[in-house]
Amino acid sequence: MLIIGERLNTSRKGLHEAVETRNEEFLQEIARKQAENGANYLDVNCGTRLQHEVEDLPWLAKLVQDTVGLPLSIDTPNADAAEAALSVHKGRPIINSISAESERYERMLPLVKKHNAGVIALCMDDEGMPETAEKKFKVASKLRQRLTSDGVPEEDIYLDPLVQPVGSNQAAGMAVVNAIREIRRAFPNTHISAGVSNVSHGMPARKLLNRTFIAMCICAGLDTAIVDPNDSDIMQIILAAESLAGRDEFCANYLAAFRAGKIA
Ligand code: THG
Repeated sequence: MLIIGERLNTSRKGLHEAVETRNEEFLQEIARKQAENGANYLDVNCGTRLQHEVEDLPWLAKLVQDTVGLPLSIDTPNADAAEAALSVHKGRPIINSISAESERYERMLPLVKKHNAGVIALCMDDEGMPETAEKKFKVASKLRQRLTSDGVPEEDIYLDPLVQPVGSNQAAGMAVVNAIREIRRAFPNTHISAGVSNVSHGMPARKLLNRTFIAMCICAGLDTAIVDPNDSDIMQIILAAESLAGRDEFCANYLAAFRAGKIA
């Protein structure tokens, strides 16, 4: 599983202020911990910094990459902010995200090509955010088709079925699980990514829901996740679920983690 660390997001407590006041040490510590705990990419999102995102996102991207060597998931719908962050990025980023909304697609595609980047493709279009598995699958297929015909290699595409809070729609969890299953069946070689923690917004004991949900998603074919890598339980559940789903040959990763003392 490709792990994208979610913690550098100004919607989280204290982060908006830390970016505003350029509190480097605080943010560097968040980057270091996630890297230490096994993140492969770090998501950077300054979405709450409305008027400042174009300056803040490249500042944060550079700070993080100067601190840990990891590549970033540049998380913004704002193409100007994405472009500014990409211009300071080292290595191969993931652009988070493109969608089937006409304007967003047209603005983000040239950035994906220019930077030879991976790209998360959100299952939404000019009609809005589909709620059912069938509609999510339709938008995913359309996005994959468009991206590949525009020259983006399949292995650089991360289809995201868009996780919504189960607290406001009882059907939201299974809509994503079923969408993942259909996408995986139709496109065995395309990545599927999800912002797992969205599922628990507004609920108590969020980590319990996030942990359970990721196992369900892995069972259906998820191979990339935006999660909190500092939650050692979720990291262990990912290893267990991948072994149980037959996606860890000889359970090698599970056994290696156990030997390394990472499974308690
Ligand atoms: N898809 C894509 N990108 C995304 C999302 C997605 N980026 C943003 C978001 N969704 C994923 N990132 C987060 C980050 C933090 C939280 C949820 C999703 C979050 N954090 C809580 C907090 O900070 O208060 C609690 C975390 C905790 O319990 O420890 O809710 O879907 N492509």
